[in-house]
Amino acid sequence: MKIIETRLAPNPRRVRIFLAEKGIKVDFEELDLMKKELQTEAFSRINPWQRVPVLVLDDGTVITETMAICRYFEELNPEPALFGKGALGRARIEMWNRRMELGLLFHVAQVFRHLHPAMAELEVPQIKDWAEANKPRVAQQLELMNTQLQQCRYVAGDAYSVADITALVAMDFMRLARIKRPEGLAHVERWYADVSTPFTSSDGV
Ligand SMILES: N[C@@H](CCC(=O)N[C@@H](CS)C(=O)NCC(=O)O)C(=O)O
Repeated sequence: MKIIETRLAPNPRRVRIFLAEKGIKVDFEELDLMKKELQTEAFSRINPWQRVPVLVLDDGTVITETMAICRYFEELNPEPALFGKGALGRARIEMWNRRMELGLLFHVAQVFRHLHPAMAELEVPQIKDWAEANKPRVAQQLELMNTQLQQCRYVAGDAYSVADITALVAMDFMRLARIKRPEGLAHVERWYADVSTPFTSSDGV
């Protein structure tokens, strides 16, 4: 089994953090997306969508999509439960993870892809107005998150979950996207410091 990734890219990083939380070791193969290594014929045969991460099982089965990969490992290694437990617990984490993915990470990614000079050759055409339009959406999501984190220790409630992983990666990605964190979001800052500390460089995440 191996995971094909670009180590520093946000979606592969979500998988890495997920695996570190569960204490699962998997071999990784690095492809540099910035050098267009996802656009080769060989990789396109593995994932015609030309995206990472990709999980390749020993029998050659290919699983793409970050959340599908995480769910696969959750099924095999249920503890700690990062997708929740019980009908309500799972629904709540699904809800928050989707909010963090579609509401936060997506908009940060749009700013990065459409504004950062390093993406000019990959994101064609780069539409600067679209990047700018996404900035206030990021700020709006963080406000909503702040309200939630006023009541809960973690994004989806009292337990750490995949929603925290998605949100943490999105927040870190803001730096690369050159989006300043809005001031005055004390609960977001408290949470960010809290979830940023469990990992050290030795975890490789
Ligand atoms: N929906 C996919 C998105 C994967 C994705 O966009 N991955 C980025 C890296 S974070 C990528 O492969 N980008 C390659 C490119 O833009 O050419 C998932 O959740 O895994």
